[in-house]
Amino acid sequence: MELEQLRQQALAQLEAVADETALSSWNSQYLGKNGLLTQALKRIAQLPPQERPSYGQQVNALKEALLAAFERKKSELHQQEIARSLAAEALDVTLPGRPVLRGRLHPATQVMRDILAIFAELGFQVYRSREVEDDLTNFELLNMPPHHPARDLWDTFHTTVPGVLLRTHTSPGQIHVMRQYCPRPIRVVLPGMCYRYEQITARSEIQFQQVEGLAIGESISLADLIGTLSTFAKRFFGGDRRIRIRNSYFPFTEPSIEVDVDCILCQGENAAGPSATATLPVSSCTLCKGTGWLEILGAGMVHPVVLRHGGYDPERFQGFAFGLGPQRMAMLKYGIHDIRLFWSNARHFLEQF
Ligand code: FA5
Repeated sequence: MELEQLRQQALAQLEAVADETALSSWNSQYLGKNGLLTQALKRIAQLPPQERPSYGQQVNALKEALLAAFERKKSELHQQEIARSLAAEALDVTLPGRPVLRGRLHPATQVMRDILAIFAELGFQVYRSREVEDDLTNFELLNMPPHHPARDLWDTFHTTVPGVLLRTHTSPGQIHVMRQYCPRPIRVVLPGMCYRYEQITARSEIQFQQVEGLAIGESISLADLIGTLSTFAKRFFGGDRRIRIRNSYFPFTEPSIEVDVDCILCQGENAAGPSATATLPVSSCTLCKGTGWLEILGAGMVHPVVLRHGGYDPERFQGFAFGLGPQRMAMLKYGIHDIRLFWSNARHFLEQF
């Protein structure tokens, strides 16, 4: 084929190339190892010697022209590809970004941390204790032998293993701490979940948290207990909330007390005179059942029998203990009217904290 004819044919075909595959086959057809241009170059050997230099120059010039045309076409196709993908995958940079969902601590965790922080300032360390207990530690060592009527205070979830149960309160933790630290002085709080086979109401759940407190030493009195609990209540609820201390009964403390806080929903109208800020008449209050007060904890001086079970000599050591309910306290602090909201996973509730 004449060189000029070859040039025209190659350029015309290149013109028609529309994608990378076609470009690649054009390349091997003309510029490849066995391409038409290589064949043209080989023909040089058949020419008379005087024509060879001029023919060689013409073939090389053609090769360079085709290479340049190839590069131009390649870049043209590349630009077309970019333009096509920009049009197809158009991105609207003016759209607002997707909001990043931020997690937060569950209100029960927040309240638990607040409580533990206050007790830390009062010198109490945290001690973790088991949720699955044996009958011995949950009841017997706490001065409730089998068939003791006080066991009826705690409706219990028993497991299928005889004598193994879900703890009904954090008090069995007292035995674990005492046996670990005896005869040293103790000042600990024991947070954790408790379980009771109770009717679920606005103020009672079958699972709820408690924080047990235990202080053991050689000169601890009821005044220390009341001082500790009053300081705690004032720090947690603020100075303007009223607390009241009542006589009570627990088999593992003697004497025993209970501490109530005035009800945030009805402001304890019946209990402590009329209040201008009450949001509900006291008689219809579901939170305090119309009493004006909500019990937040039980407490007392550790019973000598319990001290002995923990390894301490009650002639030498005394101690106080308390068990408070963080959910009841959170209800009072934040005006939550139903304890069931805590474990219901209701987002509208959780998002408020
Ligand atoms: C006890 O459980 C005793 N172990 C407390 C104690 C400890 C007394 C150490 C003396 C010495 P009580 O059953 O009253 O006591 O429960 C203590 C607190 O747990 C209650 O004041 C309340 O705040 C919370 N609580 C009890 N039952 C429930 C329930 N079903 N749902 C939510 N909170 C509860």
